[in-house]
Amino acid sequence: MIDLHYWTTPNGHKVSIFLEEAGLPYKIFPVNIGANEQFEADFLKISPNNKIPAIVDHEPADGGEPLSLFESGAILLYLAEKTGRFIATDLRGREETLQWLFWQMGGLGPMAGQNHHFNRFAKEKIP
Ligand SMILES: N[C@@H](CCC(=O)N[C@@H](CS)C(=O)NCC(=O)O)C(=O)O
Repeated sequence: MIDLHYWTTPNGHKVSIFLEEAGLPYKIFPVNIGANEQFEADFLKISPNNKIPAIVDHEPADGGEPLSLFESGAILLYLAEKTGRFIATDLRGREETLQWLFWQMGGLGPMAGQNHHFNRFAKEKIP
């Protein structure tokens, strides 16, 4: 079973979509970031950067203690390697997937996030 610490944002959806598509059993733990629940001490033990999404895998492949992960890209790669789904096993296919994953994480995601912040939440309006 995987615990998904989640809120209804695109970064949250990236992980819930993977879990649904892969058919992995999971349980959602809502973290209402509008109510600052991401700063609660128990959540910070799982996600020290106070951000959703985060997961706890209670059945990691090494058979050890439950494994916590934060950062959606790291979570997607972990789940892909755990399940063998949504990442190619041949060299070129795997690298193609990783390029687009890193592009989303380092390019599209942060830019879209800043656009959302400055258009919706920033006190100073910048045209
Ligand atoms: N790079 C991170 C970004 C995560 C992120 O920005 N999460 C936002 C919601 S989409 C959040 O939890 N914000 C709460 C905060 O920063 O206090 C990832 O991909 O997981």
